[in-house]
Amino acid sequence: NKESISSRGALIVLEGLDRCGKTSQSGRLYKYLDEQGHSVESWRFPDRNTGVGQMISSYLANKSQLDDHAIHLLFSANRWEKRSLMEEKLKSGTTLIVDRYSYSGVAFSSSKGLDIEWCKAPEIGLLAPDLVVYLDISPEKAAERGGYGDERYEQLEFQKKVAGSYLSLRDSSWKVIDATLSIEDVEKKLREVVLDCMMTCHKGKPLSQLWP
Ligand code: 2DT
Repeated sequence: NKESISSRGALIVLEGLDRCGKTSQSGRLYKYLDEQGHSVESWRFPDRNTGVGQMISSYLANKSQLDDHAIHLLFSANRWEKRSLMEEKLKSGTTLIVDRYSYSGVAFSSSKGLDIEWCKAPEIGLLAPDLVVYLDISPEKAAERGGYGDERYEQLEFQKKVAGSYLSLRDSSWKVIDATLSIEDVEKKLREVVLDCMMTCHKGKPLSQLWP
């Protein structure tokens, strides 16, 4: 009904290379919105807590090997298993801040050489974000920050490919924030675009599906 549509939460997605600051920014954003009295939750993909998520986690830790297509589909399945809960939360007025989503799925897998359209296909029908924020940093700068762990993908050469894939996925609706600014400046810019987006959702912008 009209009432529940007009008061829905926003689906906010943060994307970017490893070490771009996504995780700390989503934490800070969550804290800010929560303190302002908004109904908000912080999510991330992969969600390692589910059965599928555990398979993904073991793959990322190099404890298991999987065909590139198979792991791609597991990442997608991991989003599908959260889809109905996601819709429920949004419709009940909760804003979700999501650290990585389908764009990570497509950017990382296509960087291994998988066809981009093939990569996008299993994402069709998932909820489309109301806002995608890309925290922009060059792979070289990100690597200088140090702290790459031992997980698969956390290597400069691969991150360069991922940066290229993100670039081809980006469209004019994405908000790109320079991730080399100070933590406070990134946070300030992020708050601005997020509050603006929450307002449009609150005013009745309908939920839509990937890919728009
Ligand atoms: P974190 O370091 O953020 O936990 O990510 N990845 C992520 C994919 O390859 N496909 C996906 O669909 C998603 C969501 C990005 C773990 C790694 O998993 C990659 C980094």
